[in-house]
Amino acid sequence: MTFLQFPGGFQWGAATAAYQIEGAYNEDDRGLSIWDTFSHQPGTIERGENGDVACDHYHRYRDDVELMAQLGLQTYRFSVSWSRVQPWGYGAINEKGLAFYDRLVDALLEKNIQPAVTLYHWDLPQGLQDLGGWANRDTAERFGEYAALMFERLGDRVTRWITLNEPIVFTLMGHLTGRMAPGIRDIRIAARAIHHALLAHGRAVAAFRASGRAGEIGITNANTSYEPADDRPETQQAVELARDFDSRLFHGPVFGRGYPGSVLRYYESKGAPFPIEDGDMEAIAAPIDFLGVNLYSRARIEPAPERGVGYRTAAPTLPLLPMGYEAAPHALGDFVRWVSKEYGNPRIYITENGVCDNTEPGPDGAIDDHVRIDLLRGFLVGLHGAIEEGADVRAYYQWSLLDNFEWAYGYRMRFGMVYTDFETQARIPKRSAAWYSEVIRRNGVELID
Ligand code: IFM
Repeated sequence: MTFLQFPGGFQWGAATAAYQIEGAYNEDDRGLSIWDTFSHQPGTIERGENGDVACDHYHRYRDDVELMAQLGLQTYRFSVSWSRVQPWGYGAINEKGLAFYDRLVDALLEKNIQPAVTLYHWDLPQGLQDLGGWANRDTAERFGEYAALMFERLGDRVTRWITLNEPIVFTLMGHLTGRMAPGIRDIRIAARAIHHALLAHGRAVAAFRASGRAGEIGITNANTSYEPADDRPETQQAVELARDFDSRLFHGPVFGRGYPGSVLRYYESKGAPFPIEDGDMEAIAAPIDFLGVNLYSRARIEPAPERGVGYRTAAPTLPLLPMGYEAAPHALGDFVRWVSKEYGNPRIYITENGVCDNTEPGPDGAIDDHVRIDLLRGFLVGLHGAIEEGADVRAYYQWSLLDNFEWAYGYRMRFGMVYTDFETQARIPKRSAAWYSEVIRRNGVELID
């Protein structure tokens, strides 16, 4: 067996998000977010579930931090619920909400776990949605103010900040397919949401620099590693289009390359132009310190001239995981290689990578999630290869610490290395948790050959 050693100083962690774990949705003067509104509407979430209680992390954060310490985590990525600290998303500040994040950060630091804070993981305050949400340009300004507040309050202890999590998901699934909050289906609103979300990112980066706080700031995109379904030249062109409409749409502006021409033309042809104003592209391109990479799978792409976008996803050829993703462990290394080359080898943190494996406790109570372990191992082997080839990857956050509220799927889809019994709120580390602890302890992974 070969052992693949990661570079010295490489950090290992886990990630979560506020609405997926906190619960306490109406406690301590928290305002409502679009996910409270959306999940309380019949028909939006499987089995009518919602995040009212979720993992009850708001009350159990101390135990959860203890669990992280037992697992050996070196860093923990969580998100702040904007409406907990600013109930309407603007104006009044909720000191009780801020105090929760103060306590959480202090508890992490006591255990020597570095906090990495995501400012926005999809839970827009309902007060801002009532004013138009991401379709309204002012939301970007309000986000800049909220970011400044967080830098002021936590920036003495938090030095790693992520502006937005996966803007492609909350803009397109929230405003084009309607599968996520706020449940809108309108391409004109989707185009506005995309541009304003990226502008919000730029405003937050500017606020961070203005705050004078020490530390680093970046953005986290959702990614898929695109592969040609065959070796025809037109198939490779289709892959490039898929990258335009997904990867380059959200990375290009941040790295100063602007929106891909193919994407601008498509949205304009639909009567949905991006509402770009003077100075916006410069603001969005404010230099970042790192790129957050989330990756779960690959997609095979084939040409589709009859579709406006010119490509489509070809039939999967690998086994499918419960959420429909192909089990493609090579995808992480492949994507990291691609993004590193495309954007000049930025510093990268893998801010999410994980596996949905819904294994339940066996008769002895143990949870043998071997599918997760095998795939995680494969992802890490690929990542190690990309680092060996020169990619500047410094940290890896597994999604997720705990089984949690998986958005429209409710609690059915389990991504945790720790099992959550949602009846009792018991936390039971799975086999993958022990495996991951060993990866951390040895700073590397066994290559089973
Ligand atoms: O649970 C989500 C997370 O909120 C964003 N990235 C993907 C995860 C798994 O689907």
